[in-house]
Amino acid sequence: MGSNFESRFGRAATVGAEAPGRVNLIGEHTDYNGGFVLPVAIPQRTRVELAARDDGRVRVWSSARNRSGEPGSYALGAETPCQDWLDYVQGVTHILRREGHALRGFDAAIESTVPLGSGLSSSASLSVSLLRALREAFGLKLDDLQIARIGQQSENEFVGARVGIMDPMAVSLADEHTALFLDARSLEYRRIPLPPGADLVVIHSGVSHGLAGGDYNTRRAECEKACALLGVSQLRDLGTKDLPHVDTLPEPLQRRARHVITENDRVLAAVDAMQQANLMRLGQLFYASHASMRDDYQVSVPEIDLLVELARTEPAVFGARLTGGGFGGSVVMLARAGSGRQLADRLAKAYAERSGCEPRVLVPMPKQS
Ligand code: GAF
Repeated sequence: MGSNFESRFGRAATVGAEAPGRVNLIGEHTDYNGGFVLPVAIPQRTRVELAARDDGRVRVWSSARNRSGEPGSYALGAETPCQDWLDYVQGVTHILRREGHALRGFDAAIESTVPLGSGLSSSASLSVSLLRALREAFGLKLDDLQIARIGQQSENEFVGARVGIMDPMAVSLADEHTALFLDARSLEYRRIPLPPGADLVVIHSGVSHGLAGGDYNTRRAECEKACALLGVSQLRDLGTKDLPHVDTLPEPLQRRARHVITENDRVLAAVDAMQQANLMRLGQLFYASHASMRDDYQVSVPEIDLLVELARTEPAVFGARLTGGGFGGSVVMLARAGSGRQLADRLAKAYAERSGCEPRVLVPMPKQS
């Protein structure tokens, strides 16, 4: 990475910044309900090379998203949603300016190894790496938490995806060796080391999703409706003892609420299991989380279910589940240490044959040829 800036803009970049993607171990669709999540960073990253301009124009080139090869361009202060990748950049400058940060125009080249629509936070990775580059270029007074908040605001208010705080928090604060146990309501977090004795496996199903699409926002609206009927401000306010009451809600609201309440419980149990290095228990929680996302939250797709079922046939897999927002994306698995690489390749092959899709093993990182 690195030389694309020069070939696109005919001069050298003055700053460079990176941010990883993330995989969520457990705690799905809980963040915007004020609940708990447990993401960890993945090796795939987004890198932004950037140099300030003397005028107020922004020109941005993205390796993954620029189909025409020409940089996207707009004037600072005239950000207008255009329903493509440039909205993630426009959203960031729009919010920064609104919050009173002094920006000038800039040229930027973005390269990413986080696959789009994979459920691994390619968009938060873009926003956070861009914010880090802008912080350095213009001396912005922003800490990592503020960067995460601006990333979320940009997606909520400009891009039109009502995403929660998990992804920008994970991308801004997590690393590859410790999961970030985050209370999405208070934003308090603890770092929980990944248990020894386990390999993390992440396989992209080859079925991509879009968050600005209606399904994610529909789930969020259903949760709000369930809260209104149950008389609470967030589903976080309820626990498993409230499930009989939740079961009196009309469908599909009772399923949605049941998923969120039981998933919050599973995150707390997963943190315990990780701290005790109880991989069997952690694996059971993964499978239970998947079943809840499939049957109650209804965000899985047949291809993802197939991948999880194939994982069950591998004795070295402790557990597997859909990770991220759903409607496609990736599966995260925990496997016996040392078995991850071979097992992932075997599963990807079997899955490709059965589904006709093109999976990609993302973790463990394939060896560079
Ligand atoms: C997406 C969102 F961006 C997150 O905020 C979270 O809700 C997740 O889906 C589901 O857990 O990644």
